[in-house]
Amino acid sequence: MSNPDHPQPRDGFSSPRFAQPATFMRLPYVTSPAGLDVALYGIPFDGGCSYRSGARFGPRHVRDQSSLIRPWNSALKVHPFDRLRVADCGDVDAVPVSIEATFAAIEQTLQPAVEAGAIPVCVGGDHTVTLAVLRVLARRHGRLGLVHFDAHPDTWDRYFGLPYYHGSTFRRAMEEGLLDGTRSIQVGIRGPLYGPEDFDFHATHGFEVIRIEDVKERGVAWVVDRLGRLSGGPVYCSFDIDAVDPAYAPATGTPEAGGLTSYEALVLVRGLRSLQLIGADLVEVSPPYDGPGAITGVLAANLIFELLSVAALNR
Ligand SMILES: [Mn+2]
Repeated sequence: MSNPDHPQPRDGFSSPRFAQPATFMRLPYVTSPAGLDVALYGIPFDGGCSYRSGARFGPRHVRDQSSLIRPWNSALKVHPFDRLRVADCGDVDAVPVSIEATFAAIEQTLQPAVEAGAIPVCVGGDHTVTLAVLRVLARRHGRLGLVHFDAHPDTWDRYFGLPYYHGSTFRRAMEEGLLDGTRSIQVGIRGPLYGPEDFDFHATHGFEVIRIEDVKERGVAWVVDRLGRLSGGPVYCSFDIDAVDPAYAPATGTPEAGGLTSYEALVLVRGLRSLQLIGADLVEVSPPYDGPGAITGVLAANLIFELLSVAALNR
């Protein structure tokens, strides 16, 4: 999108002697989602973050760290880029000082892609951005099933009296009629919370909570089995990188000790293979906190590759 507040390129600026910017997985960059099966977007916004900011730099970090991704998924036995027409559609023109204006930009940018039948896969950005993505998808598909990987429930209510931030996304989505609570499952929840009342919302709306203790004690195969009940209808996957232990994914806004390993995260995403995935996001990567070797960025890139692979198997 053209924004008068951004510097405009002069004539000839796109000369081939200038290096091309990194795209997700070195995929083509396109300005129109027409004809795509999967449309990748960056959403560089962290104005809904309550603690460590920096997720606005997530998309460019994940693009940089995704350049090693190879085309064959050897675990799922699929070539996602052969099965899917997939491209990098660039960044949503997020407004750093306004959550509402950023929601409008996300909806305006994603609407044509979803209307054209593409699956949007968005890289955040903080978890606030998911609400706008769900609005677009629910307009097309009706109430959505949800697989939500996260350390936190993100079903809290107001924050400093305000309705939108990265901890209220799924409460607002439920209130707006975007989700089917009885087809919503959260995985990886843990850490210090406010009180048992944090889960009253789940009991009221039928959200299933699979705590990290369940994942570790029963195993990822058991979790994948639980996710299987969401088959037969549209499912959205929202992956907050803080579901993963900070030892593996330190680059995030609200780290919680004792999470998924990188390997468990990859296997869990592969576990979506039997579901009708109509959209996905990978959020809360905050590059200023990344560790040596950009470990969080590398994991995020691989999780997106797994999301594309399960989308390919369902196409
Ligand atoms: Mn979250």
